[in-house]
Amino acid sequence: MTDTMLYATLPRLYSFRRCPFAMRARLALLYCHLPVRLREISLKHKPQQLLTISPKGTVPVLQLPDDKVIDESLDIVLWAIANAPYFHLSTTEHSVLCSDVQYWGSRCDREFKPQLDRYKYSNRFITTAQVQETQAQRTETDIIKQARQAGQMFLNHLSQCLDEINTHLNLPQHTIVYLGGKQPDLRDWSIMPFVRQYAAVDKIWWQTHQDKRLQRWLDSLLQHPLFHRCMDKFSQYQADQVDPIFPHVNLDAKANINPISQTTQQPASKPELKTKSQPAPDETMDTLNSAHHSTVSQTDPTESSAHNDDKQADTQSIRRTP
Ligand SMILES: N[C@@H](CCC(=O)N[C@@H](CS)C(=O)NCC(=O)O)C(=O)O
Repeated sequence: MTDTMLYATLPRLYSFRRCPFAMRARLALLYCHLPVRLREISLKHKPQQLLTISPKGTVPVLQLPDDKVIDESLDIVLWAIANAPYFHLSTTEHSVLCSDVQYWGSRCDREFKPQLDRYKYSNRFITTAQVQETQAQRTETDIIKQARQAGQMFLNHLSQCLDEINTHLNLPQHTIVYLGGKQPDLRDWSIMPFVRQYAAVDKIWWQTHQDKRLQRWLDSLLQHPLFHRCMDKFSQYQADQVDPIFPHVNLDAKANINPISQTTQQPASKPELKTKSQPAPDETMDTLNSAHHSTVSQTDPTESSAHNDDKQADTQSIRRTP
């Protein structure tokens, strides 16, 4: 297969950098080592190509080479798990991971996101109300508290689960644990962009009142190279543009130009990686890079390189009922 043909086999992702649903999709694609051709869109001026394939006009939307369209972020995560080339899960691991991702993702979207929006909105409102009358200020403060409290139910549940996982793994109390065990995986990444937004509404409140375990969980994900990579900037899609590859490719680097392997290197000790009859990650990405390089000039934002494994060893599912 020629380089250009290989480039053409990549799915296309319509995305918006700051949208938490789109972040969820990009994180899943990164985590699963699945490069895509990216179209960064403006929500105010959606390209006709997007509306044609998905008239509801939300992002993210993944268009597969056979023109199949996936326009729900959780479905994109599940597609990524099913198509991840470098980790092969057992049937049980696969079904536990998928059902956990669905459980956390749908609870997040159904219960947490509406409260998050209320919380964000009321916070914006009080900035205006504060300069007006005291009564309005008091009322809006109550709205903020209520919205924050309502969102907190989901977060309390998350925090309790992390606590139980900590106990289950028999780790020291202050160890950072994740929904799948000792390393972050798609269970965490599927909800993290939303928790991040909640924390950012009132950082002081978050730091002073939020459960410390949850704070540590979020901090570690925010500092994680996978997240940094997910937030790489791409210029807005133009109709005459050749779609850049996500994740960004450092075309200047002489060695190890695989952006995905730079982000999600796997330690040799992990048994889950199966390389049998798979092309090496660097090989695939090098070919794609050169295919893309032949048509597009692009700079790399220079992200950090290796980090710990994202894959999970522990497939226990702990979903404590609230
Ligand atoms: N259920 C959808 C929700 C996606 C969604 O609502 N995305 C927002 C951006 S964060 C959007 O595209 N809104 C359309 C608009 O603002 O016009 C999913 O999970 O993909």
